[in-house]
Amino acid sequence: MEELWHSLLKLIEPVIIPDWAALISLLPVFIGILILLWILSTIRRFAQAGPSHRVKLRVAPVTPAGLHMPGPSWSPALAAAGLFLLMFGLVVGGLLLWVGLLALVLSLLFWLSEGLRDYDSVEATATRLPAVAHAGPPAGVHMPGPSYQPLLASLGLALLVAGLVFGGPVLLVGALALIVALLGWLRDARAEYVKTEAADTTGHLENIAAPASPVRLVAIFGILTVLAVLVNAGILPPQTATPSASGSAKPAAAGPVIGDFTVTAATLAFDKKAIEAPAGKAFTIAFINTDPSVVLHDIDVRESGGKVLSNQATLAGGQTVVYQYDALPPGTYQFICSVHPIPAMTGILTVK
Ligand SMILES: [Cu+2]
Repeated sequence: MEELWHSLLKLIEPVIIPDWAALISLLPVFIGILILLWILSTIRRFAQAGPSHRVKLRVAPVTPAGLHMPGPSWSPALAAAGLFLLMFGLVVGGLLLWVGLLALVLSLLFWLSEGLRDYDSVEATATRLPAVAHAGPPAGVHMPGPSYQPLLASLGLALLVAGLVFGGPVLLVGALALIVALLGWLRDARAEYVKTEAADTTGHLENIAAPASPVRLVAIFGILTVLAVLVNAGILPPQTATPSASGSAKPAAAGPVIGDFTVTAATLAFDKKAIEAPAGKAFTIAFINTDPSVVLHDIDVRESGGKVLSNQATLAGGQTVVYQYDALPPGTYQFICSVHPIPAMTGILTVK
């Protein structure tokens, strides 16, 4: 009888004292099942809705007079998919990172082309739109004419800041773009000043001519930026080019690199995801960074809770180093790149 009672207790134990940690780790699965059920029920309701529900009640949308609505477009969905791919690439690393970046850039360019086409179609029918009446500034106030320079300068500044992060030719192109934009702005301001001065004698103040669309300038710097990014990524110049070209990927230093373990970093990913070290014994890791010179990596050792146990100096791309690690008690640790703490640059260090 007591045995029966015990086996009964054993049977209901998981219900009375559940293993919360295990249950919590299953939460994403539960949520996933809920979402799936919701989607299935939605599909079912759609399938069962009568045609009168699906079609007849629908009213053709009418845009109020004087308003222009952009047409239906896949661009937002495409851009979201591109962004998802990029984020996925950031997590997985390697080739997917570049695929994601390319997908996002292409989807945004597509969106831009759609927007430009939409704009042009509105401009073509602009006579049908009500004329915009500018009240103009109050008497005695002079407003500078319309200008692309603030936009160009902010693009140049963004490129410069990106250059500060990635270094190399991107920095050069960014600095050049900002300088060109600021010089253009200065030229506009000067022309403005000359007109104002002339107004002192003529009695009326004209604005400078409306600026031409800076398509050529943007195209030139667009091409320069792409070239700079390719050089930064080590894709250009091809390996037959002079090895002194700055920013290009150099092969890892010649000669053997000796450590207890060898870890190679390539395209934001470690080649090893697990290392087993002896307990109570200092060890070394020979680290080879094959990424472009501007991409820094390191291998820190952390407790599974995140506490840093060994903080190593970062290593530039194309370099090698032998990292020293102190003896550790038995246990499971993380070895991780502190610059890119992503799954692709995180491994498990087992000490026993
Ligand atoms: Cu890294």
